[in-house]
Amino acid sequence: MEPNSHRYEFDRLMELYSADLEQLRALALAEREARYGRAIFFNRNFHIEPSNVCIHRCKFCSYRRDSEDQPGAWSMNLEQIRKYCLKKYGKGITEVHIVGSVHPKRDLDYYISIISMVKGLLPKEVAIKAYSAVEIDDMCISSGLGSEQVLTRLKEAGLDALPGGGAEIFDNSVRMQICPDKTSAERYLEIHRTAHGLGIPTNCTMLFGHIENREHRIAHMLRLRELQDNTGGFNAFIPLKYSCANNSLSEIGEVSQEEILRTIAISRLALDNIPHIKAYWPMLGKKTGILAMEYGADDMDGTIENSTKIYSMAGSEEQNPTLTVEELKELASARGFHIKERDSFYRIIS
Ligand code: V47
Repeated sequence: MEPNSHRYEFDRLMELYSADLEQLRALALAEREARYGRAIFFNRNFHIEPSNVCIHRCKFCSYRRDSEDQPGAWSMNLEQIRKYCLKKYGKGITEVHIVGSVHPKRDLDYYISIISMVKGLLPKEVAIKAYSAVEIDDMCISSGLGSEQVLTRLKEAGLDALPGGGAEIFDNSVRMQICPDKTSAERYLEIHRTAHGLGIPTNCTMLFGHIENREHRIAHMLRLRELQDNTGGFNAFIPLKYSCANNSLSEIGEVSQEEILRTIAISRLALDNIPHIKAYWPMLGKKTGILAMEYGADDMDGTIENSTKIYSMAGSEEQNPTLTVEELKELASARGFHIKERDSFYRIIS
């Protein structure tokens, strides 16, 4: 990876955030092209969301339910997960992304058994990217073990990587308003640091476009950059735009496409040490996802196979998210890009 030609600090990033859009686009695109030219990375993947019953009450979440008997709640047992996995698995899939909720009654052994079962069921080369730092934190609390022990046990069962969920916004005053009872920013970063120390690569995220401001976003990115300077374990940063349907912040509405593109561009400039900026298309929509490639992003995530509900329940335009390789190729070539299939570790699949 070619590093940015120089490191941007807070004040300069704030200036650039409101710079002329064309100037900002050109800067971020130059950084992206220096690394990857006109390539767009993607993988073939599907998600398993074992449950949406959750003890946390994050105000932005449209997906969670209080208990099993509420309308729209689900919880899968191991056998149901096995059947679901066989239904979604198809030739060429290289990653299973498992993330759900902090269920009040599930324990570490249950989460380990999911990993072992999926690992045994699918070809060995299929990577398992599973459990956000918030879920890992809950496993630590319920088992009484530290994060190093929990992650080691999950790794032994077949865990290959952690997804980036749960970061939201690190600023404590914002966090206290949108997700007061959730894993703290410090704990999120500590769990990722521990994972990196164990050789488990991770992604990181930021939920933007709700009550936070641009200062909070840049401060958030700079904390991730600081950790990455120490560990080098993040593969990708995923700026997640808040989607407003069916949750208790709905009256806020959603940020404009321009603000999304500016945020993606700033993340490419700020995070000089994180290799990939992911434009997660189930949340952005396919067209904005491709457009984001002109603003510094280089990765679209995957084919998904209609297997995630987090964003459709929050009102995303992608109600049954599936992206075929042919469709991605067409969208990319219409803008002068070409696609490159990768695995979970960004090794190219020819
Ligand atoms: O942490 C929840 C977000 C995240 C809403 O690592 C919402 O490859 C917008 O982290 N509007 C979970 N966002 C998803 C996630 C993720 C997704 C794709 C790829 C990867 C990866 C990670 O979803 C949560 C939260 O920030 N979220 N509700 C909402 N209404």
